[in-house]
Amino acid sequence: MTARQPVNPDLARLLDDIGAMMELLGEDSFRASAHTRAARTIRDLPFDLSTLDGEGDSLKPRLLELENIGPKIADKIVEFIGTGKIEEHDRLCKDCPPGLMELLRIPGLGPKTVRSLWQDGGVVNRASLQKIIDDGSILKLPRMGAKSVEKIKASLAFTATEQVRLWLGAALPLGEGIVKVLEKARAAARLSYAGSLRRGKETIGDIDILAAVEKDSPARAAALMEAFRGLPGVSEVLAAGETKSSIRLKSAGELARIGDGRKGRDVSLGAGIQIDLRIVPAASWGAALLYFTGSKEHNVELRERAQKMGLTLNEYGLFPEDDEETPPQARGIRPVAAATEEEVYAALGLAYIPPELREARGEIERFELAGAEAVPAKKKAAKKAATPTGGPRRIGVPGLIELADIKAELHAHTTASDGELSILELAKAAKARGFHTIAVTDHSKSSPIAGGLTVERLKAHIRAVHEADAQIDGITILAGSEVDILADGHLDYDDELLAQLDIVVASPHTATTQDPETATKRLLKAVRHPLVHILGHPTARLINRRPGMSPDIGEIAAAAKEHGVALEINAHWMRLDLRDQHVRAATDAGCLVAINCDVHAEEDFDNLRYGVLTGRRGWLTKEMCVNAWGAGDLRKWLKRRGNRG
Ligand code: DGT
Ligand code: CA
Ligand code: CA
Ligand code: ZN
Repeated sequence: MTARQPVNPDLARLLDDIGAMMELLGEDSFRASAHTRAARTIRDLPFDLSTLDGEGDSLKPRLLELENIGPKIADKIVEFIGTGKIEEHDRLCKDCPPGLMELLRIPGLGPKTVRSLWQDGGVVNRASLQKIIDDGSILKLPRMGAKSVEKIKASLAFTATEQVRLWLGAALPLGEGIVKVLEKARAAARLSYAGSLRRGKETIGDIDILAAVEKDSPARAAALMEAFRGLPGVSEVLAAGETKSSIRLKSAGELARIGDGRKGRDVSLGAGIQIDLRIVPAASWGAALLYFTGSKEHNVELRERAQKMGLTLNEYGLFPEDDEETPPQARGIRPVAAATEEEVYAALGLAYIPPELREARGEIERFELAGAEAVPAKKKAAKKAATPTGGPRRIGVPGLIELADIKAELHAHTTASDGELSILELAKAAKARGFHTIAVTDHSKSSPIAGGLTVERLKAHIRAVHEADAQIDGITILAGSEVDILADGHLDYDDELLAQLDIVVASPHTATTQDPETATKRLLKAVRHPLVHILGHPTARLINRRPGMSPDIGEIAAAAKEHGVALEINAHWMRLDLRDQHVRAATDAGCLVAINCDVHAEEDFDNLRYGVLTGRRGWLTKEMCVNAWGAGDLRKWLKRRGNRG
């Protein structure tokens, strides 16, 4: 079969566009949202659709097995894989001014609003939107108040400069720094970052900060807002209200340093990012934190669940459902639950769902408490569900991996290749972090730029590692290699040499633009190699830099399970490869996972938390993470084959 290019990203974008254009044209909104859902499914798939067997009609049954893919959409996917186009997309494009699609990508502008701007205001692109804002005629359009126009204006200005999403490793120290500085104002009863940052997503669009202030203390709210607008590095105040402000940073270095205490960082990381602060009453803290943590899709599923229980959920609380127009909080209705997230989940018959799991990927079903389904759709429903008689039937993901579980680093470089630390310095740094094992895995001979070791140098290096190991107590130093997986799947050293190592991490570094099928074959070959323990950064992607390969992770995970190989989550925030959905595919397949910092310098150990967050987003448990095992279990696993171990 001929190799095909990866299709998921382009296909998902096309389906999204179809959904959006249908909405713009006022076509059936159910059909429109079916396309949007299908796009989401495809974007989240752990494998590329181009790797499925079959063409045309023989491909269709496989597509229909996927969630959110019905017969009509399956036809369009078959069409796209076959021809690279979707005819319906072309048809819709003829009827939709292209500038409208660009408007849709502006945050805060949904299809309904854009349709009205177009139909009632003659807007066809950014320029014509800007014009009716400037001459004020936008205010005459239906549903356009001064407030919503302000929002659109701010969004337009924001998107005028092309923004890429910020790396998690740049955003998390910022979020922490902001919370620390605002805590000093002593005005908030509760403070947290929320949004995608709290969910530990690999990239962050904007940073959402939430604060609770006790009722009737407007002075405190004002003080908090002032502290927020005065944060170090602020370049612009985009909005300044009593309960919500938005700022933009010109430099993020100082805040990030306050956040994680690391000096000498690149100050351009995070410059330009928008930060929102919302202040909510302390009594509705839990409901607000839940709402503003998202994801939007998780919130939608929660609200649907509430509705089925005769309840209504918003950012002020969980309330009994009634037929009134005015929202319950405005009528002084007491919420069933609101103060903490735990209470709200419990009242919905759910155990507490960790933020990293809130992506509408089956977590709600998984965290259901016993008796929740039996609850009658009455006002008292939530109370009953909150104290289930049978105790929890499922408790989510027991043993979900945590930072403190990690006791070994199994991928690290020394001065022998491109690292900054000597073997002993590396071992001391690992020991200081409470690890029982550190693996020295310098680059192999095909990576001369990275100082890859020739066969002779590796042999000497193995001896040096064993000598260092004899010199230091309280930690085991393993002699290993990060051996290149060559483009055809062969490894960069022969088996005789690999067998002398305690641990073998096999990683792809070159030919990362291979088509999915070739990449899958290449990686499978490495996984099936009897001397390999860990498949390092399997796709070789670099976030915001290069997409890397799109192998069939499901197939690789199945082979990894069969051969007892661990797939690596590379904790560096620019890699996070495996990514969250790939980790989920691995955990679903039941294969082992490693979380490694790929240490080149001491501070790289600090990246561990990004790897752990990614592991949690993939439902990884400590039992399946080799870095969380005791020294004995780890040794046993390493020795299981021909390796020295
Ligand atoms: P980002 O900023 O693109 O990385 O992603 P998020 O998830 O932080 O999204 P953002 O900043 O637009 O909104 C923060 C949270 O607020 C989001 O996760 C859920 C909630 N939220 C925002 N807009 C809506 C909405 O229209 N409906 C619902 N249900 N929730 C929303
Ligand atoms: Ca956000
Ligand atoms: Ca936001
Ligand atoms: Zn590498």
